[in-house]
Amino acid sequence: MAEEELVLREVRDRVGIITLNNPKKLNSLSEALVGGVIGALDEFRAGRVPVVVMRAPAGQKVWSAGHDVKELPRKNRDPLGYFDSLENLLRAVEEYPGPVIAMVHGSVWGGACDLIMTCDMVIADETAAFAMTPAKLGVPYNASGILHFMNRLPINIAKEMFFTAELMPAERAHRVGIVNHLVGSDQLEEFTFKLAKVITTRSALSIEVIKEQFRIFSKAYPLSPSVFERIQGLRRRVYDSHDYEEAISAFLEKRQPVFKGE
Ligand code: YXS
Repeated sequence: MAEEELVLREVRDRVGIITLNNPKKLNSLSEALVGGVIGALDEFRAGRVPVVVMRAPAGQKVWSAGHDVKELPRKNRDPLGYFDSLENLLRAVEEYPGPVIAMVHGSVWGGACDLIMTCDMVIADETAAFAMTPAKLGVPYNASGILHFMNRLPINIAKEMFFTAELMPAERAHRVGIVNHLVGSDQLEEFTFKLAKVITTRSALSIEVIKEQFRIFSKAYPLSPSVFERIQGLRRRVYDSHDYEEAISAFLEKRQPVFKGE
């Protein structure tokens, strides 16, 4: 599928709508699909669209299956480097000069869960569920991704998500704060667009600068060079490990991984 078909884009009453449109691949965040989302955000930015809703097609069981595992490096390379597609996508959402609202029906996995945590708000229905999967895939994750969760959740809840990689159902996700509003699936679209429309009536200039202040302060963590280098060294130990290579192979071979802790 061409990039533009993987992602549908439209503007309705000054609300930008981005639809992840690769249900065959469960909207896994391939480079091509991510390119389509970033392209849509760039187009909306050029058109001064004040608010964006990101969604999957109606009725899908899976909102997004996360990073396209087939595009993860097999070994000895950081799977989530600064310039990798998932990271480019998360920064594009954070830097969009207006709210990006995730409208969620279906399950959300791994890098897509980080995408949800990076969106400015989440509106979900009872079918939504959220799983953070690096520990299943042998991935060390990365500092900015972990901060997305720490900024939104009590640290014990964030740790539970990372350490169990289990699906968190919609009701609990709402209770702990991942989801702003939990509504019935028959009201999801109407509720989301009503909230987005309210935002289009507010000062876009004020919202743009307020959102940028939230972004700056949510990342305001001074790190000494040696701490930064230690984190990079620890992460490299993971993505250079047997366990990382085994986890990716096991996923592709559709079997359970056998971790050795090395
Ligand atoms: O067998 P075929 O070739 O049709 O392909 C299957 C799956 O292999 C494929 N698929 C994926 N391909 C690449 N990347 C993915 N993330 C991915 N997920 C699925 O899609 C075809 C249909 O999948 P299938 O048969 O399993 O569908 P299902 O309805 O039985 O189950 C739906 C899911 C989502 C429960 C299941 O597909 C699943 O558990 N997918 C993996 C979810 C996941 O762990 N995602 C994390 C990816 S790694 C990532 O995001 C970060 C690096 S991290 O882990 O660090 O957060």
